[in-house]
Amino acid sequence: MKKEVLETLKHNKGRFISGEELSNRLGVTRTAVWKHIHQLKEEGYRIESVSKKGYKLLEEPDILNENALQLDLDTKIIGKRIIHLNTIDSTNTMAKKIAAEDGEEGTIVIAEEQTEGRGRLGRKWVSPKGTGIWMSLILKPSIEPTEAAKITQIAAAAVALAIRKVTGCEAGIKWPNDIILERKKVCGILTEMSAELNCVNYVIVGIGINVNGDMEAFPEDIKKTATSVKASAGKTVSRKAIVLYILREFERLYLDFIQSKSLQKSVEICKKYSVTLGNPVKIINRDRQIVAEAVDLTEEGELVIRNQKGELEKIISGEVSV
Ligand code: BT5
Repeated sequence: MKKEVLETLKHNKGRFISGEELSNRLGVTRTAVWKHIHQLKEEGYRIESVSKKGYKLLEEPDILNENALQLDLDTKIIGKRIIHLNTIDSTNTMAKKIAAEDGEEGTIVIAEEQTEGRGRLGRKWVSPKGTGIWMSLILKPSIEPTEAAKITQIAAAAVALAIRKVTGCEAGIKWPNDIILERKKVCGILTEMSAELNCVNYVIVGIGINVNGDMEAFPEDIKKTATSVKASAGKTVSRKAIVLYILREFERLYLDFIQSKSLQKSVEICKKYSVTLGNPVKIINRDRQIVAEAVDLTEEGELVIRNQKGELEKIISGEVSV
């Protein structure tokens, strides 16, 4: 019911709506209306209450809970269920547990803070409170386990488009899992899966974006290579606007991938905004290091490099330093 109260206030934003009208429209008592208004105020909604006039929504806070996001979300599956937490060890870890217990495809876990945010290969992901987007998407695609890496490219395309659209900043994609602003990392993607030999049980796509974070407060070693959306945009940016855009674009590209069995749409975006292609790269894989030139992305989202002998090679995953 709180959602319906909020929805009605949003429809009438900037105008008063009386407690009586709200209670008639929603079929609840005026005391119930008052209780929901009180809770919304506690969440940070600025609502003016004037006796005989009623309630007027003045300003919405930048919160990422189910009520706030779903009222503005027009996706079919992604975000159908949103689990919003104040603090958690890692949204990917939590999403895995939910997915294993029959969590539906499209469920999202999103947290204000992660105490043990994870990067690839056991690295840490710094996730301070209230300033970033730390979220994980649960997917249950019918694909081969070897195809899971493609979903990282879908997420990278969606994040780059979202940052560009919401802020106008020129977000670039560093293959395979980083989004870059002004040569620094603003977002990392961690795709994990549970699979049998030939089938995927679930895929978790974790997306971490520094939105309004104070980079000065970041650990010394990360400060040199990391940035925030705010630092590039020169102003505070709505996390909610970015999340909504990512979910919409992700769904569009993901459904296209599932239905057409082709990654082409995402690859086009990844190529267009790539900061890797055309540049020398150092590929660091577990067993070897290659210095080469990044020349292309395949239709499958793999990186094509020209090695020092002039031969072309396809790289499926790895660490790239430009
Ligand atoms: C990544 O790993 O970039 C994947 C990061 C995924 C984070 C999301 S947040 C929601 C979900 N839940 C999780 O627990 N994780 C996901 P990788 O390419 O391995 O890069 C990790 C490296 O990035 C670290 O070793 C640091 O050098 C750097 N780093 C750590 N925190 C950062 C931050 N907030 N911003 C920029 N760089 C950071």
